[in-house]
Amino acid sequence: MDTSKPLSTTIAGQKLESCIFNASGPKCTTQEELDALGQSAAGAILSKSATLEYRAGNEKPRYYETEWGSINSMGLPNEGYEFYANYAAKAVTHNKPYIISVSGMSSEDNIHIVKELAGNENIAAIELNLSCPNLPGKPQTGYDFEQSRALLEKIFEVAGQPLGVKLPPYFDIPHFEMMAEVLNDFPISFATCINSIGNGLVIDTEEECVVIRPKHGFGGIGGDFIKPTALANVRKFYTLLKDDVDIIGVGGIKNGMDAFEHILCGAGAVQIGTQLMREGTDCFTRIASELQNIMRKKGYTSIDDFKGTLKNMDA
Ligand code: HRO
Repeated sequence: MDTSKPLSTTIAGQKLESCIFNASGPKCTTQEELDALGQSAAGAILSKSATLEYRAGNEKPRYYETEWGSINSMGLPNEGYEFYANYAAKAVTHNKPYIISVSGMSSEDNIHIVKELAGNENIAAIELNLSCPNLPGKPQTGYDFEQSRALLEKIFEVAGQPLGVKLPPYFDIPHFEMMAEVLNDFPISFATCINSIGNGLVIDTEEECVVIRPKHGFGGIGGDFIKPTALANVRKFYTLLKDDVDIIGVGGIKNGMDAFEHILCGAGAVQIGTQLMREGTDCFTRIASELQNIMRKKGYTSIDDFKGTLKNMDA
């Protein structure tokens, strides 16, 4: 472990100089946004979830911020997977891993995209999104354990890069166990916990109206309120998944202490969503510096010193 770089980490066998990077979704769709991530202190560049073709996404307004976080129903606006594959050649100039998020509109699309990406050496890893909550008529794959298994069986026949999954939040212990049982049957490299909490509702009481247009105002919730759920998911999957699976924590991280909590639960890296939308890419420098200050005070020289070491009261 390089103690001159206390925040360095390894995810999917790839070295990251900082364990803090962007969540797939905010500010990672266009070339300009990907370049900004490349130039920032983010430890990796992760793309917006890619579909087979360009998608304009759902009708606007489709994102809304509150004091405590956000609601979105973006509907997968993205440039199409070929754009993100082509960006890989540019991404190498930023000297940090470039990860593509894949979220096809069907199993066949996912398989096609993962197969097409397979030969591209400039793509460090793939994050397969099993948890988009915002596609009318399309349930989240991650809540259907058999469908998840069937998809992963086919995906690993064609995957060329290390591949991890982006999971929805789970709330019931048997559900954690059922998903872990599926994932432990495959050579997944990482699990990213959690996507937004699906299908919440935020209300403008002045107008007595919903705040986003798609799906009668229903959308994925991010920000402060989801941190306890995110921590529980990071913790559970850290304990349930095979030891060689990295956990990436996402949900409610807006400062160094939030990142510290995720790592304590077992995250080997953390992603920033709502706070990146709010603050822009400067958030990576600030959160990294806050986390390093916390580590210095506690006498930790690397994140491995406290990763997963959360104590139980009966221990
Ligand atoms: O684009 C979206 O609506 C979206 C996706 Cl794909 C996702 O995975 N999570 C989310 O909150 N929004």
